[in-house]
Amino acid sequence: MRRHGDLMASDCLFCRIAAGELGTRFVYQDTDVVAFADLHPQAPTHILVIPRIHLASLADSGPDHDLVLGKVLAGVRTVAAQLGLAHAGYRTAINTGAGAGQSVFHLHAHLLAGRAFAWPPG
Ligand code: DGP
Repeated sequence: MRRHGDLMASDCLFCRIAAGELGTRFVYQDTDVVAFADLHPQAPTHILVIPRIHLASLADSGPDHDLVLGKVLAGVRTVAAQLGLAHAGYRTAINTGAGAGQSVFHLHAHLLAGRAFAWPPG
């Protein structure tokens, strides 16, 4: 059974990616997060940074997860620095809930770069 904050949910695509089960190439990984290219890129650079533990969404996290939430943002910062994106700028987005466009229910931060971004986002 899936419980939020479990180490891994066997029916979760991103848990399986984080566990290395699908052979996805990581552009960054540490003890708490992994980062990999989005399958359907919305910009020339489109990376997803995800926690290794299963959290369905930001709304499903709690104070116990504040450390790992910080690690997700730190992962975005690290990947952006590795790719030399900090100067030109990049967009970071976390879709929370289907109404906001979330389609994979394992928390992930999008890192998008390489084109101009409008505000407000669509
Ligand atoms: P969101 O809509 O915020 O839940 O974003 C989910 C993203 O996940 C979407 O941009 C496409 C990406 N995605 C879905 N399935 C896969 C997959 O199997 N591999 C990779 N690399 N990305 C995936």
